[in-house]
Amino acid sequence: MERILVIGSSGQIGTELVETLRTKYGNENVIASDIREPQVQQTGPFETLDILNKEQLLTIVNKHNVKEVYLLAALLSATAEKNPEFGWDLNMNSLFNILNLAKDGVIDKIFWPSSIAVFGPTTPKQNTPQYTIMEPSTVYGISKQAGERWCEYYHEKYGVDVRSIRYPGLIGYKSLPGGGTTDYAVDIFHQALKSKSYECFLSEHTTLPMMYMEDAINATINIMQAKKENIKIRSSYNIAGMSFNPTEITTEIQNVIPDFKISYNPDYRQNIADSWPQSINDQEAQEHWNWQPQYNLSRLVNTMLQNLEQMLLKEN
Ligand code: NAD
Ligand code: AKB
Repeated sequence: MERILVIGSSGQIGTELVETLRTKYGNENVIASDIREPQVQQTGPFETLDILNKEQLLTIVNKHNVKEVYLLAALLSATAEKNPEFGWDLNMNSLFNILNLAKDGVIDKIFWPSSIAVFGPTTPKQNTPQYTIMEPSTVYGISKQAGERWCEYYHEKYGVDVRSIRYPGLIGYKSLPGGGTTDYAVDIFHQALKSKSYECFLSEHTTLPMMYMEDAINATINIMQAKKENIKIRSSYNIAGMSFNPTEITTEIQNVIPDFKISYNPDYRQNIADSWPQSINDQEAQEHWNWQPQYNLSRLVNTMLQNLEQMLLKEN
């Protein structure tokens, strides 16, 4: 039986992706792996793996007959700014280790996420097209842009079947974010329910592209299931869900929790956010593999609050 390996499975996306992949393909056929322990109880195999350790990686791949890899291990934008050299090392060498396994014929298919961070201050901010100026100003963005180039290169030169999406900021209730600039849009829900107040590290009018996690997981599985010939872009696809700023999400939360209050104390993450687009044009993803999001801001806010409230009730 050919199996799937998710690397970085204990993180924000991995936690939800593994759950969905296991429902789809069977618990035993999806191997979760991470350098740290899983955040939730596992229903299938888990391996401790440092993606920078090539021998350990090959042993796990051979042990489980892995043919498909979802590579999620990375340092995100805010964390990578604090440790640029390691951010570059992890984000690039993790990708090379996986691309080379496919080049050598050990695995057949790769998913590797890029980000809206590939864009920079000189990129058009509204309705940012698939093909445009890309001059990222963060280590994270530079690593994602370089990663996109390498994915396309490995596809063109060696026929590697690598597929990628430029995720916007992702918001879900099942896992916590891991050091990004868009993390406020998850934290705000936790604080709204716990203390009815939130101090935001971005300023009130900072509009960013965002997406509900279920949409992101569906996009990920859809692009991986699409016919090879439909994947016409081998760098990475723009995908869009919604765009909002802290004031707009606060207004939606106040529809449910009227006495919720927000205050603003922007920090170094403001500069990062200011360098990114405000909205994304995802025409190519819609046309090539039928991408369509299901969640707008009000559906996202209601879903987040309902589910987090239930989780808090269970905890108490
Ligand atoms: P995360 O930080 O929540 O999770 C990353 C996981 O990788 C962590 O569990 C961490 O322990 C693991 N990891 C770190 N170093 C490792 C190593 N050496 N070996 C094995 N595992 C290691 O990140 P996430 O939000 O789940 O993001 C996953 C991917 O998606 C990243 O490539 C990120 O750039 C991309 N992405 C995420 C978002 C988002 O909003 N979450 C948006 C755009 C792109
Ligand atoms: C981050 O803020 O670093 C991520 C991303 C948009 O890539 N959420």
